[in-house]
Amino acid sequence: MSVSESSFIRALNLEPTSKPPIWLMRQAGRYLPEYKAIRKHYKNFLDMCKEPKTCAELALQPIERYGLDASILFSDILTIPDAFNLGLFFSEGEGPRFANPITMPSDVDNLNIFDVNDLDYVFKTVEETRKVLPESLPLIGFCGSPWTLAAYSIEGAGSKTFPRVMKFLQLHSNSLEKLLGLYADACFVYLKQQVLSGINVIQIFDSWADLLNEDQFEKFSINPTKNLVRMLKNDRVTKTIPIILFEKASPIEVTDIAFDGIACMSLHHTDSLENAKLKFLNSYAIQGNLDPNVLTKSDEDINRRTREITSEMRGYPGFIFNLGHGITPNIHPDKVQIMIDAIRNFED
Ligand code: 1CP
Repeated sequence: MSVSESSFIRALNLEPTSKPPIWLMRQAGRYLPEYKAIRKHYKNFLDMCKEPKTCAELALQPIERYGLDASILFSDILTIPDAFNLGLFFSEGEGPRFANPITMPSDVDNLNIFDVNDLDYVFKTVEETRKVLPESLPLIGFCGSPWTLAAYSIEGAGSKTFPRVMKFLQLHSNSLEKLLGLYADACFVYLKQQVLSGINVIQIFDSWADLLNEDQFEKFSINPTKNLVRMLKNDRVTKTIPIILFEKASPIEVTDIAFDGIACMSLHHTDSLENAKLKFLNSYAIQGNLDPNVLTKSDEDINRRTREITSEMRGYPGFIFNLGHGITPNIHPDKVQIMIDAIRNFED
């Protein structure tokens, strides 16, 4: 079998599959003991991201454990702001931080010119991952949406409310738009090089869509993402690669966001599967959307919710089972197996 015959690619092309293909956002990571065993050898997470062979091994871990239907490149969305010299680092037990965040418009004007070769370690990771994956298993490449990258770059770290970004948006909206343009251009070149290195599908993560109101969302999140998708669809190398868009709890209903060039909408667990199913039939694949928190509950609860989703989407050409957001470190790996068994053994 070739990658194009895999159930994941078939679903992205809106072809029927006998069972829904399954993969999980953040499927390689801290909930897996085999991940932690490797992670403990690195003080700074970014140093580990710069070891292509190690990253290939990490991407393979959830495939070997669960036999998932797609693999995702092991890296991070914040490699792009790091390549703009914002100085990404991860201190122990904390999330990402930037040594040189963007604090004023002149910081945007003075950003260095993006050189995609600075991210060569990512492209080497794609090549190494392809070597160790089963030949027909699709490999997903990714980037953050320009807005989500800008949010971290201005805040200087993760946050619940991102107050610095929201203030920057109020005071310096032109400068923010300039930054979003730079990030969209960089994401395009970055994704193109991921494709040339061997990825089969692109996912764009807009993990901070929920910070914005409807007007802001249109202007600062969706428009730059649309520009990025337009560039990808106008390029000879990238135009045939299916694109999945994840909008986390966006202020606009996901059914009103999907646009030309997107193959699949990845639904957050607050999005309505029922609405998406009605609106997207025969035009977009749907990925989602079990609340990751369900995986901390009893086996019966996991079975029930998983079966509800599988049953609701039964017969929808282009359904991919996933979580509504990334899997969290507090989830026991056995609970993931319960969920997978419920999908694969589903019969109604
Ligand atoms: O200390 C550690 O072990 C680091 C934990 C970790 C991991 C495993 C981070 C730091 N990044 C990653 C890998 C990662 N990040 C992958 C590849 C692994 C896989 O998916 O199998 C991917 C696709 C991402 C994407 C990512 N990074 C997103 C988008 C997805 C989402 O969850 O919304 C975001 C927002 C980030 C930023 C980031 N990097 C790391 C952390 C802990 C975070 C989130 C910070 C925050 O809460 O704001």
